[in-house]
Amino acid sequence: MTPWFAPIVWEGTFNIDILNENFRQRNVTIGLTAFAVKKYTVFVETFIKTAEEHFMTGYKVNYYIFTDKPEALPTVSLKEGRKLIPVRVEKYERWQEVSMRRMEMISRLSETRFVNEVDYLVCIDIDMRFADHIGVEILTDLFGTLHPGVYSRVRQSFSYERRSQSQAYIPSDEGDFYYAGGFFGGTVLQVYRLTKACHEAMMEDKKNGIEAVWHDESYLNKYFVYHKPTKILSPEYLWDNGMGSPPILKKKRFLAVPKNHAAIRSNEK
Ligand code: 48C
Repeated sequence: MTPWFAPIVWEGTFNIDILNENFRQRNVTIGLTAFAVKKYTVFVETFIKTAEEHFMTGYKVNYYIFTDKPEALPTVSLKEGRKLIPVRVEKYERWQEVSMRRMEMISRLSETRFVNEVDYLVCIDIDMRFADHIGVEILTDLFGTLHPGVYSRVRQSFSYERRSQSQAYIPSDEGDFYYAGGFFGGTVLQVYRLTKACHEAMMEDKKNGIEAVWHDESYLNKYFVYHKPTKILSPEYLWDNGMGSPPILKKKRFLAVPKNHAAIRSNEK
């Protein structure tokens, strides 16, 4: 539990049967947004196949896959009530820009499309695979996820943006947790507000010739300092096996797919 009474979601802290009873009655539809731009289309098949096994099983799910190459998306058979919806986006030269522009695209689609099609949004990285249950226990107005690299560290070690010129600036005596850029979400309204604020902050920085140290993740962390999430997901929800298996981690639900970052982010053919 956080000091503002937001639950931190770990295995053993929730009863999924009770939660399913509630959310099934409400007949919710969940929108998942993931970006597969340039070479990252190679991750889509594993991402969707493992999502079909572990993500929101039994619920209506719209997979919104944003890509510059809709025709390159694999055909994956989906269970009843689940749709894969390609969304064409332009590609950017730099991988940082591709990552940051997610905020702009999610805020735009929230007001034109998501508001009419889904109740909740789950906005996540694509170079991942689902490995265990992820369900309605994560749903709430607004949620973030503890970054696997620093969840047990103190505030001073968080890689917040510390240059006061940046819109992502967090003073050294502020900040609660360090949230990962690869897994956030909430209701469409709350995600719209978050992504719009982050995009506007990025554009302001760009105008002033500055880019936050960890790109969209820095702006996300700034937002969460002043707009506290109503739930926080434990690192069970975003893990990299390169970080081992600490005893506190009872489940590894969503895992980074090993990759050569330089190669997969390069623009060489
Ligand atoms: O889709 C792309 N293409 C790129 O060339 C670079 C990033 N991206 C998107 O941004 C993917 O959805 C990535 O998951 C995300 C940025 N996250 C990562 O690269 C690692 N998970 C940190």
